[in-house]
Amino acid sequence: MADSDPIVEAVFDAVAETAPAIRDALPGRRVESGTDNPSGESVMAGDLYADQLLGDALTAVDGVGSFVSEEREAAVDAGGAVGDGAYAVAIDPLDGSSNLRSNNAMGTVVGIYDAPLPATGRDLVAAGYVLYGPITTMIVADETGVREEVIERDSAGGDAEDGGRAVSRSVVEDDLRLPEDPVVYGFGGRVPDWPDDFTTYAREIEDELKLRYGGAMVGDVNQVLTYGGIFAYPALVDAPEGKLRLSFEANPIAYIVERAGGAATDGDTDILDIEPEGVHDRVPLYVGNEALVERLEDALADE
Ligand code: AFP
Repeated sequence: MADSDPIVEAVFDAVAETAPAIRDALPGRRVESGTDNPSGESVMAGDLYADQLLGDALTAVDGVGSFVSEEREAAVDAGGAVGDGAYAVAIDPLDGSSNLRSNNAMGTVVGIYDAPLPATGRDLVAAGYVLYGPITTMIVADETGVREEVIERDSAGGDAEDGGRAVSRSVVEDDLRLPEDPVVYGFGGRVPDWPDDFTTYAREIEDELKLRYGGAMVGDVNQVLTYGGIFAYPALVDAPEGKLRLSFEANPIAYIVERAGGAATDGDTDILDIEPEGVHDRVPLYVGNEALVERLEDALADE
C-alpha cells in the first residue's frame, strides 16, 4: 500500500475544514448572485461564498501552486511551480447549487493535478468530493485507493495539538469499491434533447435498473458508488459537448470511479485521456459500471 502524499493530505484537510462553514452558510445564500460564471451559468450566492472560502484555504496550503475554480476565468497563482513539486487544485465549489432552493444534495468537487491546467485526467494525483447530504461525507481517491470519510465539527472545537482544526475526519470505508451488480441509474438533460442512439440505450437501462437522479452530479455519482450502476450527463442534440466541465467535474469523478473499479467515457474515449483545449471545456460524461459503460460506447458507435 502506497503512502499518502502529504500535499494531497493537506489539500483534503483544508477542504474538510471549510465544509462545516460552507454548510452553515447555505441557508442564507439560496439566491442568485446576479453574476454568471465562465461557462455562462447563473451563479448562486452559495457558489461565490464556497469559492472564496476554498480559494483562501487552498492557496494557503504548502505545495499548492495554483487554484483553479469553475467559477473563475483564470487560475489563481499560489506561488508554487506546478508540475515541479507543486500541484494545481481544481475546484467546483458548489456542484448542484441549483438544489439550494429545493434543499437537495450538493457538494464540492476536488481535482489535484500535477500539471498546469488545462491538463488531462492522467495528470491527476488525487480527486474527491464533499457531499452535503443528511450528513457531510467526503470521498477521497489517491494512489492508496478510495475511501469515504464523515466530516463533523470537532466537539472540542480543535486545540493547539491539531492546529486548532475545528473538524474531525472519520474514515467509515477505507477501501471503497463500486458494487459489482448495477442497481441504479441517473441520466441528465431533457429526454427530448437526447440523441436517438442514447435514447435507445436509456430505454434498455430503464427496464433493468432503478432511477436515481437528483440534479447534482456528486449526489447522483454517490448513489452509483454506493449501490452500483451508471450516471450520465449525455451529449445532447443541441449541446453535443453535454453540460459538465472536464477539468472540474468529469476528470475528478472519472478518477474516483475508475480507482473504485468502474469506467468513465465521453462516449468514445476514456475521460482521463481527453486532451482539453481550455480549462472550462465541457464534455459528455457516462460513468460507473464497466459493462454498462462498454454497452453505452457500443450503442453510440452503432449509429
Ligand atoms: P448547477 O451547479 O448549476 O446546479 O449544475 C449542476 C450540474 O453541473 C451537475 O452537478 C448536475 O449533474 C447537472 O448540472 C444537472 O443539470 P440539469 O439541471 O440539466 O439536470
